[in-house]
Amino acid sequence: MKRIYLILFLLTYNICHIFPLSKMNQKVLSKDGNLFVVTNGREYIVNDIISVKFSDLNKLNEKYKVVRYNILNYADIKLSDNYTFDSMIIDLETDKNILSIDYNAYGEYNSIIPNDSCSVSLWHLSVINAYDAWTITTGNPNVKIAVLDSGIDWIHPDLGIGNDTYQNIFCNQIENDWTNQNIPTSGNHIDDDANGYIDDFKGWNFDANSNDSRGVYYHGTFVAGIIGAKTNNHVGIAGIAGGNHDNGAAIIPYCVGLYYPNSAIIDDAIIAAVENGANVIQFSLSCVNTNAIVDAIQYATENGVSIICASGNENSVLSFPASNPNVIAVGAVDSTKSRAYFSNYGNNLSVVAPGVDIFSLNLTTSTDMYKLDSGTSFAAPQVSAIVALMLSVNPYLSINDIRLIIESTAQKVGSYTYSTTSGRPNGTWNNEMGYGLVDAYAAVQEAQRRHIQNTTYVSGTSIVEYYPEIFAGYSVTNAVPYGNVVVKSGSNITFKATDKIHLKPGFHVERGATFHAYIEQPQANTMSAPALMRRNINSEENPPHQDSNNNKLETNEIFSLSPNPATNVLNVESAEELSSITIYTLSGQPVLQTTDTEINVSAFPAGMYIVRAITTTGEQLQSKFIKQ
Ligand SMILES: [Ca+2]
Ligand SMILES: [Ca+2]
Ligand SMILES: [Ca+2]
Ligand SMILES: [Ca+2]
Repeated sequence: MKRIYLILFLLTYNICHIFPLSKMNQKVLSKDGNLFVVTNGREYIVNDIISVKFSDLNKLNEKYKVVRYNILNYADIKLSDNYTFDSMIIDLETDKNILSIDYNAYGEYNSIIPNDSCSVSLWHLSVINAYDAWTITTGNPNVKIAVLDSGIDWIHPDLGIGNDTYQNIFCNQIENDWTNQNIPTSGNHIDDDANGYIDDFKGWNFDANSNDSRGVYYHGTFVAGIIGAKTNNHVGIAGIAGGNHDNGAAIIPYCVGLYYPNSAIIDDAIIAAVENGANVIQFSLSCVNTNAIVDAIQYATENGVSIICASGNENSVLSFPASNPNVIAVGAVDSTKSRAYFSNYGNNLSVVAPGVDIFSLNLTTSTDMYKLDSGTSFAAPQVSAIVALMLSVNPYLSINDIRLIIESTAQKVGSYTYSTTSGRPNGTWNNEMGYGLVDAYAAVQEAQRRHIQNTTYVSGTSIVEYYPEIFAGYSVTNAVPYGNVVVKSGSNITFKATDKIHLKPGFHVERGATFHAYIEQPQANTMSAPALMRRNINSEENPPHQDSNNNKLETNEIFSLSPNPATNVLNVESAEELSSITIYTLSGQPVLQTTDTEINVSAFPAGMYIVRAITTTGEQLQSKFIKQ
């Protein structure tokens, strides 16, 4: 009976060519004896790995051949002798342990092999203002970029160790047990950091499930060179975040398919990148849309990892994963700053970068270790590198900050009309160019600053922290939209900057509000900063003004007492240098006079006190505290 049902089911499928399955998000076609998954209008021939979301791993293992599984409960399962492809799909569909089913396929790396070789140059560097950005930073090795690609030839002397004493490949020091630094099999065969990958000293090959992440195809090496080829080392080319004859940003090589990216392992590689501390995930590939990859992208996003992805090369709509709203999708322009004829565009396009005749690294096994190539594949890594530069000057940027900065600083180039567009809040946008041509210098400058404008802090506690500079007020030039910044009574706002805080006209703190501003380094876990550093707050920019309730307040009256209530030591914080501090009882009796901003109040009787301070310029500042 069951057998007859199955045959009928398969007949139905063959006639309608579409699986009537409820656990799958994909559109599937059957043509000429092959099954295709359709993503963004492109057809991919499915391979022999099915990804499923499961609820019970043991039950899954009992029934199926599990190749790998991950922490998001996705497993890749392979056909076994017990099943045909069709019978397995039907079995999965009726299995209560299975929550979702995805087909997998090999996609493509987004390169175009040019049929002629133009003059060798790094024209893209000036177009994206990389030279100016390098006056601020050339990349910090604490920033890690996972390059999910065809593998990276880390033997290359302009990327790996070569003849230099440094390299721009991330080396996992807990697995630094290779007796020969160029031979992956020379490790101790122990997963020393217990991350599930044995001897993963230089990335991982998810295709071969091995620690040799080099691959055999040039694509990933070429992409990695654009980001992190060693700059100023007298050899080859300059990477955008390639250091200055010293370490630039660190590249983690992850191979996700030798000649074609395999959708079955891309989700696992994304999760590994997140788990192993990547700050940026770089994709220059297109593949089928699977639940497993969408959820892995979501996981990376929730963990604060930016994902940059090439838009694809079909002169059509964005391919996947570029079409996923959580990724920053990058298209390509040519040397005239016009959209490259092949560059995919439209909805979800973020920015563009040069992608025609880009010069970068080739495999060391080739006759020439450098070559020219074109494709959105080589535009996206420029944005990944710029994000790495931004994180080099400010590791505290959120992924929302990163997207805002990349998009709002883009250059409005070409004969295109950029206009205000629904769902595109970070400036004017064009269907073919996104927000425009990415600008490394402007982006790195912005990464150092936080602009606050048209903001009202109504209640609760809010901290804006660890930008080198914070600007607040209506005269902040780079912020949109324009308007006052008001700290309302009952709210508690703290600004912490590592260099300067600029309180511009339009910044108001109302009576009854608490406002703290500190200049401090992130490693200091104390709320009080040294008095000398605090004076860097840019009070000369702060004209006095009145708020709407006529409560006059000088913005340079940054004067606060902490902790409040106090038990032992009371810290007095002030933007201005103080010449004296006097503590009074509520009835006006002075009980202590000092110049020390750390005051021992442990002997004071419990109750409320007034602290009055005189600045060196003669201003009087006053606040209350409670001794408990
Ligand atoms: Ca390991
Ligand atoms: Ca090891
Ligand atoms: Ca070089
Ligand atoms: Ca998988």
